[in-house]
Amino acid sequence: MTSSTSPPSPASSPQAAGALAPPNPKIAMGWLHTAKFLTTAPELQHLPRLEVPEIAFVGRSNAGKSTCINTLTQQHRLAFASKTPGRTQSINLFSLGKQGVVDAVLADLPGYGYAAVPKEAKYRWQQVMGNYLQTRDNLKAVVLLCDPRLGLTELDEILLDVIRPRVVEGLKFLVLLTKSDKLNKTEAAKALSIVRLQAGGGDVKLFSALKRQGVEEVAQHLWDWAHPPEKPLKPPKVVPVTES
Ligand SMILES: Nc1nc2c(ncn2[C@@H]2O[C@H](COP(=O)(O)OP(=O)(O)OP(=O)(O)O)[C@@H](O)[C@H]2O)c(=O)[nH]1
Ligand SMILES: [Mg+2]
Repeated sequence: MTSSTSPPSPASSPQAAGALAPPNPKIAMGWLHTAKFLTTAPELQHLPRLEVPEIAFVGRSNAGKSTCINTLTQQHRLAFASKTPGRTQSINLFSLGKQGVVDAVLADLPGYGYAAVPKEAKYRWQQVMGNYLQTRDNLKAVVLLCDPRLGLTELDEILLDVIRPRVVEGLKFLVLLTKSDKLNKTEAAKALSIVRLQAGGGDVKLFSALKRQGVEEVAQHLWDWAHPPEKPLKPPKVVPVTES
């Protein structure tokens, strides 16, 4: 094989050098398309312990979490989406990775804030979710989905408070304003600026599964979170040799 056709060695790749590889939405979309159902768990203790980065999709019932996962993974029925709020009732995990090598996991979480849910179930769920967000060791990023016609509600604000200490420690965080196809340009710009203020300067983007707005951009974020550049190796310390 000639050197011009061989892939760069790990040592010379930009990842190994500590730099972020240039954005390539095609690679990110291809990677997301490998998504497979991994497991479902009604409680935190039923979730398998995993080493790979996990990216959680959270938000109110009906915000569009399951639809967003299906759109990003280009699979129609991977996550259960429905007009009926409260469709997702357990934590569902989907594995990602080429050639069967799992290198990340997506978590579809049940939504909150659906009025028709009995009080006890609501309380139980808030506990499960709070525990998950505070203690899941491999949780690398949280995508908070929000219907811009409602804006960030009190429950979303509580969630932000719960994850704030982990964001300070490096947890990645993105707010998606879903169903943006339902807004005109002025409404979309207004929703963006309000939610940006509410989210305390965090990253906020418009997203539409219907019009495919923001899909590749979000895919790229997910890829970057799951494949951070490796820290460059420190050169070995040179100890001067002293003659005796
Ligand atoms: N117009 C429009 N409708 C959407 C979009 N995304 C989701 N929906 C609709 O919103 C409804 C709820 O979507 P889901 O993906 O099931 O919402 P969810 O957040 O997973 O809901 P829960 O599982 O109840 O928490 C469905 O009827 C979807 O078709 C979008 O981008 N545009
Ligand atoms: Mg759902």
